[in-house]
Amino acid sequence: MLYSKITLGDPVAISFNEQFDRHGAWRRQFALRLKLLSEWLRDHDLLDAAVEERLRRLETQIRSDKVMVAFVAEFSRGKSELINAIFFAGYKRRIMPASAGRTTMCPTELGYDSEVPPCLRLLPIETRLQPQPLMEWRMVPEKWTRFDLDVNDAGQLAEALERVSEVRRVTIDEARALGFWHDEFPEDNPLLGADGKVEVPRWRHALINIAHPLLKQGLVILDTPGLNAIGAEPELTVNLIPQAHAVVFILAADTGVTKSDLAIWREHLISDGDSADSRLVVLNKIDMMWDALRTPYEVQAEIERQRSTSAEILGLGQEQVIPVSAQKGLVAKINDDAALLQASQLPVLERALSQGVMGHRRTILRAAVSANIASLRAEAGRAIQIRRRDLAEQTMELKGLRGKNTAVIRQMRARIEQEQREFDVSGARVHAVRSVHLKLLREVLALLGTPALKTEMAELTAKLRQPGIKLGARKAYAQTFDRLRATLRQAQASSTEIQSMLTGTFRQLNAEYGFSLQAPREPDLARFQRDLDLVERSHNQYLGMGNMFRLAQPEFADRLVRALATRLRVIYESALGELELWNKSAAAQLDAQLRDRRRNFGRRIEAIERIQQAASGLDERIAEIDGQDVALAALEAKLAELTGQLIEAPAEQAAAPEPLLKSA
Ligand SMILES: Nc1nc2c(ncn2[C@@H]2O[C@H](COP(=O)(O)OP(=O)(O)OP(=O)(O)O)[C@@H](O)[C@H]2O)c(=O)[nH]1
Ligand SMILES: [Mg+2]
Repeated sequence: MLYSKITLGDPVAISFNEQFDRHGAWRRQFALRLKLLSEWLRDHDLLDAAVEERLRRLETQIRSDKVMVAFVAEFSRGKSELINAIFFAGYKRRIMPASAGRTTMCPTELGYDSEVPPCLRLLPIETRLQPQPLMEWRMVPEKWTRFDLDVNDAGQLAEALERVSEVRRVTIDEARALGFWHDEFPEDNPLLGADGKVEVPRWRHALINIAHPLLKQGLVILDTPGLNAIGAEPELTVNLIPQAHAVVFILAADTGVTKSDLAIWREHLISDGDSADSRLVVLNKIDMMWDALRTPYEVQAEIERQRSTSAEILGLGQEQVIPVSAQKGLVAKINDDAALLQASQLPVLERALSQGVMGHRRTILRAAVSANIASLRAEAGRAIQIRRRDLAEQTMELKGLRGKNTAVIRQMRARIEQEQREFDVSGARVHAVRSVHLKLLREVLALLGTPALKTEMAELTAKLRQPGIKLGARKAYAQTFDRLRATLRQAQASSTEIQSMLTGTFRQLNAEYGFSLQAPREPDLARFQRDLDLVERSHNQYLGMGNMFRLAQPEFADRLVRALATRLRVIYESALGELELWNKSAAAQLDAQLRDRRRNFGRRIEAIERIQQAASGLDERIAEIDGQDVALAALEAKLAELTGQLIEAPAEQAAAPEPLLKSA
């Protein structure tokens, strides 16, 4: 078979939609099991502050997991048509506008938010005259123009979505201010009309909220306009596209790889390392090569030729370029024409998307979730072990009383009460440890806090505003990123110090009070270093692509730095979140062991009291404790079982898929 290489060896064809459904089913099942686990933990009094926090995070992580697939290409390559064919054929008509020439004029995000009714929201292009990044506009709904959508009426839906193609005619000065006109690069400028005006998009960004089954499960589709509009919206280039879980790059079979295709490929698609397996290259419109005057064999050979030439130019293996016909695929799905669907080769692309993209996403999500579950198991498991140890001590104590007279028993009681008094004093010691820990932690948190980041960004903005910065821009970025990395390293080093401080004091407390405290490992911040590297790369790539000249405009530089700041904020916040959770876990251990110890004193005294009053025999009491220990052992087993269910992956999804693209 011709395309055996990209079917990735799966004997059973699974479409993207089916694969996404499975992912959704897995998430629902996971959420349910998580809920059961949390109820069980609560019932057995194993839900300390750290465990509770971890459960909450896991729940949010699973519930809000989004998978963004971005479609990027020069105009008219068939991005919107491909989206129609893959996702919206069920409406039995074209939903996203797709036509000759420039059609999609603004980046269009399709997703589902249950809090908002089905609608199309459009952000006017004039918002570009203001400095706020897109991210901030998202939070001001009243600035968006809203149109309600009737999801049960495909005609109304398609008609409403036509708005993403709307344009406005503006003067050259206005176009310049909006970022669509550059005197230095006349070839990229829009055509000047007889009226002295040019056409620019009417909207800056579109958000479509519909309860499509896939979108409901967390899929977000990003349709983008052709090259020029992309370049003018730095946030799209440096934030949205680099953060997409998959980027589909589209070429047209009739044009092959043009100069502008290559420019887009270099600016958005070339990536190294981790993200390479989430890039897909599509050679669309192969139906243009279907030719009744040639044999199917000749046609196929020509498609293969185009495929290998394109692959070579992009620096890929031939098998990494997937030939399809989006339009014929759409028609075939609408008319239930199996032969045409086969000929369109759309199923091959869907398979690659589902296994490469979804497989990758699942692997990442599961790895993140498993690590969290393992910590949760350790935290809850420790609580059980402490209780078991306390029981063992009590048994020893009681066994020691066998055959002893009342005087000895009275003495024993006095000793326990003495121990209890001494222990109460230890509260102050623990408090002191806590406050030293908190003080150190606050210093680490401040390193990554908002004020520190703001200062860094203000400095970068000031540098970029210097006249004649163009050539120095990369250097300014490099210095900023070096400092950001140094800060992260410092945070890591301080965390390591805190960890060894905790280990030391915990060891002391363990020796003095018989605790079994264990300082949790400090979080590994290396992941955030890698995130920083990725962000830096996307900015470098962007500035290297002839966008440097735009930096001469101060508004542009500001916009770029704001886009950078929003992205960095997200990275720093998740690093902060991990540091805080780490702290919580250490503090919760102290609290839990203090509490358990107090309870334990109570129980020991009560046991002696009962024996003193001859209310129960010694052996009876020992048997009771043995029974409690058996129950705790059962709890331990149940904890392992419940958490094990959350970690284990069903066999069919256990194997990680091969990367679709090796780096170019
Ligand atoms: N023959 C043929 N035409 C196609 C195919 N896919 C898309 N087209 C047509 O190509 C034209 C452009 O398609 P669009 O989906 O609008 O392209 P786009 O990449 O979204 O373009 P912009 O929105 O302008 O950036 C439309 O007329 C489509 O019907 C295909 O596989 N075969
Ligand atoms: Mg389009």
